[in-house]
Amino acid sequence: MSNRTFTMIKPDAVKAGNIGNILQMINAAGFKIIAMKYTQMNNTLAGKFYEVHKERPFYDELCDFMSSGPIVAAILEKDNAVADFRKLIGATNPANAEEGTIRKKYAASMGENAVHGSDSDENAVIEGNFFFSMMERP
Ligand code: DAT
Ligand code: MG
Repeated sequence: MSNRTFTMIKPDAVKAGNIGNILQMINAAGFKIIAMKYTQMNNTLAGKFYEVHKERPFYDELCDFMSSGPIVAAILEKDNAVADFRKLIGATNPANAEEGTIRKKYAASMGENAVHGSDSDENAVIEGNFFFSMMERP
């Protein structure tokens, strides 16, 4: 069990003006922000980030969406960070997300679902390193 996870506030949530609301929920749930940046991926970078989904039918749509506007990337810390953060964001499809989750509140659809959360300790490290240099993630 690791104490760090990686998140992105996705382009839909940034466009809708929900950065502050989502960070508020993240803080209220007890996560500490270790590193954070406002940036935009191009299609190639989005493709690399989501390489594990390369063979999935939604891959091109996902890369187009994730490079369509700015995002907020962050490394978060809390005991049991990966599992607790997945619980906080809710199901991939907001229609199935539980009350009180970020996706229930702010996600519009399966594709445009407001936030990313790492699915394992190993991927949390890989994804955090994708966005942040060693100097940026103490
Ligand atoms: P999660 O983001 O909950 O970890 P995932 O890793 O299975 O979900 O998929 C990554 C992203 O890809 C997801 O947040 C939104 C998009 N996606 C997944 N399944 C999809 C589908 N059936 N149609 C459209 N987009 C999809
Ligand atoms: Mg995933």
